[in-house]
Amino acid sequence: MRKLIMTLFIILSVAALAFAAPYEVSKKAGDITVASVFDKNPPVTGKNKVTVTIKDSKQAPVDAKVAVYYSMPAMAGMPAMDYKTVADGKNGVYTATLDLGMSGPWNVEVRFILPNKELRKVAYTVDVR
Ligand SMILES: [Cu+2]
Repeated sequence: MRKLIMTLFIILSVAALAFAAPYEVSKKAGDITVASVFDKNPPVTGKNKVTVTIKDSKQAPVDAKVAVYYSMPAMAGMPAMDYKTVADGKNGVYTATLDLGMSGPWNVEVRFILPNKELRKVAYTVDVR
């Protein structure tokens, strides 16, 4: 019985790893939904690729010029960190690489300019390991 429980436990653990959800943050900017998916879960110190998907209220991809701003406020022994990177892509899917130089909470802001020149943004925090 103990062996069976152990075996089940191992199978479930492997399954949990295999199906580990990506680190995803979905936010609304008015009627537009912005989903950010990080290639590492949790995001780690150093380079992380983030894929930003932008859709309108009808789930149609939104063309935009996209930039990702990321920052960490000053803390003991560390000046404020503040960076910007342009996200490349088209048809509503954009990718950027964030170089997160320290573990802890980072403020991320995705800013995008719509074809009509309107600027929208979403903001969130990621906890970096
Ligand atoms: Cu810091």
